[in-house]
Amino acid sequence: MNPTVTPAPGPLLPYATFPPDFRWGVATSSYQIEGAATEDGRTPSIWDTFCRVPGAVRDGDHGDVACDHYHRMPQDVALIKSLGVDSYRFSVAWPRVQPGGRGPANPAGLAFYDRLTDELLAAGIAPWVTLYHWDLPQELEDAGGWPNRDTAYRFADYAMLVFDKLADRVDTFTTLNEPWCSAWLGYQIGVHAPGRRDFGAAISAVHHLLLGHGLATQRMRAAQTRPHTYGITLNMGTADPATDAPADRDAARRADGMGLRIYLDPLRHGRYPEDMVADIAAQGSAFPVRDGDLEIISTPFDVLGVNFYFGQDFSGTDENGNTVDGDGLPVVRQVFPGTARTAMDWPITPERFTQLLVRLHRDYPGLPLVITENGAAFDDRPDDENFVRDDDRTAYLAEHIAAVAAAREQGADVRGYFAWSLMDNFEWAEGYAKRFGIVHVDYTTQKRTPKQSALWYRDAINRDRGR
Ligand code: IFM
Repeated sequence: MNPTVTPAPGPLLPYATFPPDFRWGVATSSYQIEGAATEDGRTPSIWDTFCRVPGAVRDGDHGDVACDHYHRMPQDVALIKSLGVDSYRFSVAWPRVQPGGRGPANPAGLAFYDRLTDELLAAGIAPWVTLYHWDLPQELEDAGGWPNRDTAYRFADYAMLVFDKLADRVDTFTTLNEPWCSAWLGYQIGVHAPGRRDFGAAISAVHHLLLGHGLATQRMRAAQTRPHTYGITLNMGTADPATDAPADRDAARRADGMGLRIYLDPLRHGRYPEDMVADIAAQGSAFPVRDGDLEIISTPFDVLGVNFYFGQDFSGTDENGNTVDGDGLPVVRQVFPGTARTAMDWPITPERFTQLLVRLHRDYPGLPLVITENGAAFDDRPDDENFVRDDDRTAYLAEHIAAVAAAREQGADVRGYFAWSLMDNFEWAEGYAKRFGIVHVDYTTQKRTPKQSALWYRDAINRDRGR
């Protein structure tokens, strides 16, 4: 890797505020990087199917090859090591490990994660396993998907196949990545797999995702022969009222309820928030709670993974001044603060990151936090040698790490930070058009080239570690 780093713009890391055991890492997920979609017994996931729906994914892109990580894993681990991080967060592909989502493990599929774990440990990098990052076996979707209660039990069975294989060497298991995306984007908005548009199905999916998390956590903990760290990762932003008007304050309450509280309240307090239960009832739906479910969902866990990209404000009035939409429901309109944007058109709001972390510490105390994703897509312009001088991404990382430090100073118990993402990859409905990597990937040659942000991150970590 290029040893010379051009000093990056933006604030420097406030080194003094991170303790020696603070984790520094990079993150990826299976479908976004692995490729090898039909190899060694892997069966289709909902994303393989969704990618074939005309118009569902930009440019008709799919994950058949992606970053070809399945075949390049040892080189990718060497790349991770060269970045100076101490941890790597990856996800396991359910249809690779348990084709069809039921029955015994597929030894060839499990063997890949076994080799990856060994390769990481040999490189001195701690593996952090996410069990579900959206690649539901298609057969389970055909049986009803996450709105079907049985999927929660299928997930717990699958989790145990992974746990039994890796728990002797892996310390940290995250059950779900961003259940909001699975439920809301997948079953209500339909812009993610499986592409359904059904509010009631989305609400059922929320409940069964949380139930699956609780069941899996209970079973892993019961089976452990040494202590592990169990967690769940949520994507969260901030939801402030655009103005002090009652309609805006109510829109912010609803957005916060649907985005954050309907997950964290049952997970931590063992109940769904009353205001959201009432709002959802007004839309003719309800969480399909059975006796004992909330005890399972609120099973204690050890770490909350926080994925943060941006914060937002909400207005209860649409552009035409209406306070109800075409379905007669209250308007909840996003308003992006400031003017700086990433290539996703997401606002750049590091101060909201601090605000979120301090709020989590206040409202859900006693829960250690790790930033399991943070990063940005920008329109990279590689030079002739594929080097990307991404001042914008470098500044984004620096400002957001500084925001974590500020939150820690205000009491938030943040114990680690994973940059999203190790390398450019399949950005879901955006295909390969949006690049979040700190390492550039040439998809024609599969050549990986660290961007300036990767070199900056490496040097920042080294300085933080006193190296
Ligand atoms: O690429 C995704 C990731 O899979 C989940 N969190 C958000 C990232 C950027 O959109």
